Amino acid sequence: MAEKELPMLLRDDNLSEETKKLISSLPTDKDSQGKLCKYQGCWYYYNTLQAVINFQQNFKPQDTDIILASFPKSGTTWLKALAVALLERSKHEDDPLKNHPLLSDNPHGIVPFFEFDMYLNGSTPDLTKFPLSSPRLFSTHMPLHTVKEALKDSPCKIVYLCRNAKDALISRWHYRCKYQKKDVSRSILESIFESFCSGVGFYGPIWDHALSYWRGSLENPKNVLFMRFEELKKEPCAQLKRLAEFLGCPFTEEEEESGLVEKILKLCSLENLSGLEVNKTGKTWTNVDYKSYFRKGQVGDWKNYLTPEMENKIDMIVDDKLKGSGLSF
Ligand code: PAP
Repeated sequence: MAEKELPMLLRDDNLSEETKKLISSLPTDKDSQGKLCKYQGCWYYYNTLQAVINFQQNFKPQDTDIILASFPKSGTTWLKALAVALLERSKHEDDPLKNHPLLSDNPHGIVPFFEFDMYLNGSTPDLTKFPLSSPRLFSTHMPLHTVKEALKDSPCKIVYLCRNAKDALISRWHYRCKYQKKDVSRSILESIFESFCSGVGFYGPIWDHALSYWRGSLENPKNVLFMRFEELKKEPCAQLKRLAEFLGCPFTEEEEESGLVEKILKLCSLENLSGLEVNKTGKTWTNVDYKSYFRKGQVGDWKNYLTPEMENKIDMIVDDKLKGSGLSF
C-alpha cells in the first residue's frame, strides 16, 4: 500500500515533537506495514505510540471503569460482546435480551479502544459515537504496565483474554490479508511468523504481553482477571459465570434457572453475531469491515497452516520465554 493509503494507526504522520524526541531514544525497526518502535517493552507503529502516550497523559479513570485487554486476534470481539451482554442484562429486566444493543451494533462499535477510537487523533476523545453507560467499558491491546500508568491508583477492573500464540498468529494472517485486500498467501504468513518469533511486531512480543497480565492477576486477583479463549470455548457457562462474578454482577439463581447464561452465550456466539445484518455490512468508523472480525473462532486452526518446523520453533520460543512463570499457552 502507498504511504498515504495506510490506515492512520500504522502511519507516522501524527506525532508531537515530544513523541518524535522520545522515538529517537527508543529501539526502532520496520515491517511490511510500517515503522515500529519499542516502548515500555512493547512494539507499536509510530502513530499508535502517539495514541498510547495521549492515553497515558490524559485518561481520567473512574473507579467503576472496566477495561477489556487482549493481544490482537485473541477473541477481543467475543469478550466485548460477553461483557456488554452481562452488564446490559439488568437494563432489560422483562426480557434481558430484547432490543439488545448487540443486535444492532458490532461489539467494537459499543466498546471503544483507547488506542484506536479514543486517543489516535488527540488528547481529548470524542466518545459521542459510543453509547457509553455506567460502568464504562473500554478496551486495549496495551500491556498491563502501560495501561496502569494512566490508572494511577484507581481500582478499575481489568479482564485479559489470552489465546494460544499459534492461533493468534493464524488469525492475524487472515485478518491482515483481508484488511489489505490481498490473497491469503504463504509469503505473508511467513513474514508474520518471523515477526511473531522475533517478537518485533505490532504489540509484540506476545509472551511479554501475556506475562504482564498473568503476573498482574496473581498480584491483584480482585482487579485483574486472566481468561483464556480455549477455556471459554471448552466450558463457556463456567467461564461466563466467572466473568460475571469478577465484574460484580453474578448470575442469580433465578437467572440461571431461566437459562440466561445460555441465552447470553448464544447471543454472543460467532454464528449469531456474524449473521446479523450490521456485522455483514457495517464498518468501524475507521473503515474496517465488521465482517473481518469473524472467521472460524476455533481452537487449533493453526494445525491447518503451520509446518511442523514452524510449530516447533514457535513452541520452543514461547516455552522458553514463559519458563518459571507458571504460565503456558
Ligand atoms: P481484534 O483483536 O482485532 O479486536 P479479535 O476479535 O481478537 O480481533 O480477533 C478475531 C478472532 O476472534 C477471529 O479468530 P479466527 O481468525 O481464529 O477465527 C474470530 O473468528 C474470533 N471471534 C470473533 N468473534 C467471536 C465469537 N463470538 N466467538 C468466538 N470467536 C470469535
